[in-house]
Amino acid sequence: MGTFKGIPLWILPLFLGQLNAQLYIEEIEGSSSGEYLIHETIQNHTLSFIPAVYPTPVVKAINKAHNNKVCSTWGNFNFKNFDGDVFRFPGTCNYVFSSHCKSDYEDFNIQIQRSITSSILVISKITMKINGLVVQVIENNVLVDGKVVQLPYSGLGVQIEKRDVSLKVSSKLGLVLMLNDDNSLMLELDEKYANQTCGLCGDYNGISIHNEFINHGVHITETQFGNLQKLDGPTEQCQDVKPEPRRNCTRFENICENILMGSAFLNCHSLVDVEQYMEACVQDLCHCNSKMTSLCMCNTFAEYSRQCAHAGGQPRNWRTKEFCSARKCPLNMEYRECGSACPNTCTNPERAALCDSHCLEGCYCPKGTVFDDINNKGCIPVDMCPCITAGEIYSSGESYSTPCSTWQVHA
Ligand SMILES: [Ca+2]
Repeated sequence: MGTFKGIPLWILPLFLGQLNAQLYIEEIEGSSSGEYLIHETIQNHTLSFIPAVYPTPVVKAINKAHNNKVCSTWGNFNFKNFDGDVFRFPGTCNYVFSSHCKSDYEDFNIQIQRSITSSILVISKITMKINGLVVQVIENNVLVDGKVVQLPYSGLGVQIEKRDVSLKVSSKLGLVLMLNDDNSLMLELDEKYANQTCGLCGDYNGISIHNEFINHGVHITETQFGNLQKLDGPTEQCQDVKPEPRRNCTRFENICENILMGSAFLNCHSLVDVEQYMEACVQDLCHCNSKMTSLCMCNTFAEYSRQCAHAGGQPRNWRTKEFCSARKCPLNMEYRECGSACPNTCTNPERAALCDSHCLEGCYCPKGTVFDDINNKGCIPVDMCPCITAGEIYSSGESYSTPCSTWQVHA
């Protein structure tokens, strides 16, 4: 068998099967030649590999990099701690994700639990104790002090809101937690907590590996480190993860490289080291089962994209309809991998120009339009924006009268 863009052809059925098993099986029934079949599948359904591009240009971060304040977990049990170590820990007990542990008073304590339901891996429970308030996220419900709350929620210095693809919990203490709908979790923590944290996110001392995987000169494995962060309930005795040898998965390297080294992330390579994400991508494919399609590959690309944005880069769109399914957006909005965190609206048409936050993935208005946040009916050209006067909404071009004058609305 030959190769397709450097990928041995025998891998492609596995790969395409993960992407779209239905399409692949239909094609295989009417075909007699394996090689022809694979070629046709790619041609007909425009599966796009973004070609690898070398070398990496030097790109200056547009927004201030703060990826060293971010800890995250995604996909098939991958973690990236504050100090930049990327590791895999396949635990399904309750673990301390990050806690404020080297002070008399614990400002925060964030715990995470994953579970596998019908062969699908999900983040099933998050428990946050923030300055005495207990926030839990359990199966799409948000509970505060044990009671389900409606969003947006605000109380005791904590804000909880849902935006497009993520649930955001922020605290005045200097903590932002984002739970994305692809089962990834990201914690951004103020540097005042540096060297004061414990848990899977590490000690935040700015030194990779140290105090996480090398403690007082003693090396511990990723599995040992993960098991140490377990926090059982009063009546619970969850079993430790058993060590497993690292699998040799080099056959997946080309697939991961095609995207991670591709043009979508070209301006990211000098900001975020891609090697560790390559390894996470390869390991995810290696540990993949057929029901975990999106977890197995797409999530590491999504995570690299988020890390790039946090580092001040501007990742380009890499999802397509056929590949890691581009997200569907409401109204006439469109999905963008990297859009302004403060998009323009009718009531605030210059907001993006004043925004100093890094970009976010999500649904945005097409170029030349702004979101009509007065009627909430989607994106319109800014000169079509309605306006509000004395509590009444007037469309562009409409006239209204006051006792002494007549006005015409121009946005
Ligand atoms: Ca460290």
